[in-house]
Amino acid sequence: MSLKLMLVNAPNPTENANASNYACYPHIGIVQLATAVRAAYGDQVTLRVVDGGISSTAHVQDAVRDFEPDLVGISALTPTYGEALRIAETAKRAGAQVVLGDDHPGFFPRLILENRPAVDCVIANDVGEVPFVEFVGALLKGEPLSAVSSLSYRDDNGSVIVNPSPTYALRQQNTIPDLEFIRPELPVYAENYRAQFGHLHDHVVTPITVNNARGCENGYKRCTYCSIADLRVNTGEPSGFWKAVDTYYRDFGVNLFFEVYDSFTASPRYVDALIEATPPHLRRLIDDGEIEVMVYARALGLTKRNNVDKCRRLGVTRVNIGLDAADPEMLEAQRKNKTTGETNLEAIRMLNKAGISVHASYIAGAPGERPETLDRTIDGIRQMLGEVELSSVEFSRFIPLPNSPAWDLLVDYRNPSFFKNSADIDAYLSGLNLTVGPGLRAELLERFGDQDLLDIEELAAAWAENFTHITEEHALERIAEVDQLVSAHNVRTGNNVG
Ligand code: B12
Ligand code: SF4
Repeated sequence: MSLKLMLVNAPNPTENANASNYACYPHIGIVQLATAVRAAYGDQVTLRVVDGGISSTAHVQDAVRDFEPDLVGISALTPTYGEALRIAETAKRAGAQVVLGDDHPGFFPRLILENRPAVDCVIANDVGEVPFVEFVGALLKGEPLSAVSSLSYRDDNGSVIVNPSPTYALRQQNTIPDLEFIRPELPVYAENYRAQFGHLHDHVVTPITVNNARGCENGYKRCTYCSIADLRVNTGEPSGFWKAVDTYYRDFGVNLFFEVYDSFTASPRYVDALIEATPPHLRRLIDDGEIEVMVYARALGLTKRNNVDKCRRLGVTRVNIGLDAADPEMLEAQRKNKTTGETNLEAIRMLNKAGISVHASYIAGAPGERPETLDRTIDGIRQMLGEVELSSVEFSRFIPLPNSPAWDLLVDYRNPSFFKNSADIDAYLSGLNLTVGPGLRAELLERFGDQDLLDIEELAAAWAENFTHITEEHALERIAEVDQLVSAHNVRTGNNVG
């Protein structure tokens, strides 16, 4: 048997497509899945990869109708899930089976299968390769789905079955995504990146995301807004990172590698091993400034263990840091774990000294935010702009997403994942002068609990109204003010970076 498989990334609804680096990088996860399927089944599967991130839902729907796939795999995040459903319905009408994956479906597999007839299955695993290859194999061979790890599906009676979801170590298998699947689109991402950030580089850059390590040192506590599925440190073989760099540079002319490791400073051992494993010819290209690397890192982590110098040796020229606030109360409320305004400033000074540019993000409307705390954060941004060099500053509204401590505060009060229990939430909220009475609790649960499709605007509004001491309008006005301030310093702005 053979199979026609299309892998797609659902786009943001258009009104939300405003992240400053939106569409600058491909969705590398679906390219990785395509590569793993081809390695396992070769010509038995005809593959196509379509990224809605650089087109639109209508374009993806046309591509589905045109390709006439047997199976459509859709990647969906909480803000893109509504578009994913529209694509799923088109795929179903075109006669395909539909499987969803990535963060949002991973959080709500049962609810999705109960509510959405257009979706046949969900794969819930942050490391999706093994389950997806097993799933495609089961379809090709006509084998039962009960053996496919991390799969949720309906049995013959329509009951939802949720198979166990084991942890897969990247060290065991981390397929290097084959960019040949998206070769024609690579210039589109590159153009988008250059339009926004080209001025930060002294030669023409072609960017890509790579991912050879996941996790964060703050994972045991996690920041209030952090919705990342799995924050345990999971690192691949260092040689895998360099192999991707080498191949992409040679075969695709890529020279800017955005390693989307949740926090580059999470595992000192891995960073040392990467330095150790740098092939001499790539070391020369890094030293010549021909190859550049970009990472996410925590400010506190950067100030320790000579990490800034290590970044420099690895070719890091841009670091993304979630500074979040400049007000101590808000940093505490955001669970930034010992990170202070001084730590943030110190990290940026160190990066500046090493010639590394900084993309800083801040958030308005953290739990308990007051006009005064927001003033202090904006003063802090002003101070930063005066004292250190920032390549871009994002100031975004707080959006409570599933699988975050904020979700516990808003929805999962009775059964929290990141607070010990409801009493712990009450104590946290009362420390911020916030009270959520039983009536309001019931209303929030009714509105947002047990829902697979969430309206981001509605979530943001309910959050501002009940978990801060500012209005949403106030937050938006102050964000617009900061955007102007930042632009006046010739620094890029934007909001809602992924
Ligand atoms: C790089 C990145 C981006 C890039 C690249 C785009 C992209 N979609 O990948 C940019 C900057 C463009 C971006 C944009 C956005 N992002 Co973003 N992004 C990330 C980041 C840092 C890494 C993702 C990554 O590349 N991982 C490495 C690859 C290899 O893994 P992967 O994509 O997770 O895929 C694996 C599995 O998830 C699974 N899988 C994935 N898709 C599918 C599909 C099927 C069918 C199956 C079976 C399995 C499967 O298998 C893959 C291989 O192991 C994550 C944080 C994180 N750690 O996840 C946030 C993250 C995914 N982004 C997030 C968000 C919210 C967004 C935006 C909606 C922001 C906005 N408001 O605009 C947009 C959406 C853009 C879009 N339409 O795709 C959230 C999602 C939270 C949630 N609850 O859904 C995250 C978790 C960050 C956070 N805030 O907590 N993002
Ligand atoms: S530092 Fe980043 S990855 Fe780590 S918990 Fe906070 S938001 Fe999540």
